[in-house]
Amino acid sequence: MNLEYPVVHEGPPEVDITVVLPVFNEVGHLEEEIDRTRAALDASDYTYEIIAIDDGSTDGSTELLQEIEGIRVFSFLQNRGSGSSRKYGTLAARGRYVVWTDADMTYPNHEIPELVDQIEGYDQVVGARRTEEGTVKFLRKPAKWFIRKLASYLTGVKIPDLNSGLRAMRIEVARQFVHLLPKGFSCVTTITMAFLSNGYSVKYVPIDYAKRAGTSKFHWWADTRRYLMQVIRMVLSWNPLKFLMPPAGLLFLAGFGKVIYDIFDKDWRMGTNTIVILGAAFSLMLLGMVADLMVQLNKQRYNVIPATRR
Ligand SMILES: Nc1nc2c(ncn2[C@@H]2O[C@H](COP(=O)(O)OP(=O)(O)OP(=O)(O)O)[C@@H](O)[C@H]2O)c(=O)[nH]1
Ligand SMILES: [Mg+2]
Repeated sequence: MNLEYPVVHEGPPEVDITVVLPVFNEVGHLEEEIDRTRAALDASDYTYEIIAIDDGSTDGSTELLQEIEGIRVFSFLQNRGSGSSRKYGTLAARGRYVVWTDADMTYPNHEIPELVDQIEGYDQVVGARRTEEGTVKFLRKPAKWFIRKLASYLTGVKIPDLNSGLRAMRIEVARQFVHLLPKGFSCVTTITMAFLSNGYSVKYVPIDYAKRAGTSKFHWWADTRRYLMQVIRMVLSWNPLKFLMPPAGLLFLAGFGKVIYDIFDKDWRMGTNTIVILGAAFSLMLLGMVADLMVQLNKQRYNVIPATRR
């Protein structure tokens, strides 16, 4: 049995790449996914390890993982979500680079070595999907577009694919942010935004994306809501002014417009709604300033220096 009590890896990296594979009820294609990942890495010059993290699968994935030789398996009995799995995998990783991917045959895991080849000079390289094949496509597409645009505006960087599941990262940079990861799917968005908001570089390389094997664990309403909330939460934690000042500014503009209107229409008497609008604008502005102060006072120290070219 290759179960273990996982420990946080400390000290220098021991291999080039750690692939972290969250698994939840993927028995039908799990072995194929691991085999193709392993074959590609064997054929490359990289040394590597694969960590499969299963929490509470009920379809036989747990038993299957125990039979597969040469990988590290963490089988939690309690389900915590794919974000938690990626966090624990990243903490236990012995690699210089950590690769996050899925075990559902969607991402081109046989191209992981080529993805890692691209990381030199960057802190993270993300496989940006050329097409959208996800479940409930017609609803997810516009929601994702909106959230991606919001995240691009808030980080000030163009983001071609905000929630791709395939990415390689410098382990020491990724480890700085694992405590921020939510339990569920929005963890991939979180790590991208954490890198971008804290001055780390992210490179995007186009990848193909296939139809999912097995069944999706994505719940379109609950997960999209969490996804949007997570983007807003992250901006509020790093740059609240960017989120609160535009609505405050719009309310101020509307309020001043109304003041001018009142001067002519009501002979210098201000309408109640004018005062309400200006009051709301003022409150939002004050809220933004207090939030900004809290962020400045509680600034985390991220000490790892961003990647440079050799
Ligand atoms: N350990 C663990 N893994 C999970 C959990 N939920 C999903 N996963 C894994 O996370 C990966 C992505 O899950 P998916 O259900 O494909 O979610 P998705 O890729 O966002 O959605 P689709 O577009 O439907 O593919 C897969 O490898 C799942 O097995 C969980 O609760 N725990
Ligand atoms: Mg998937």
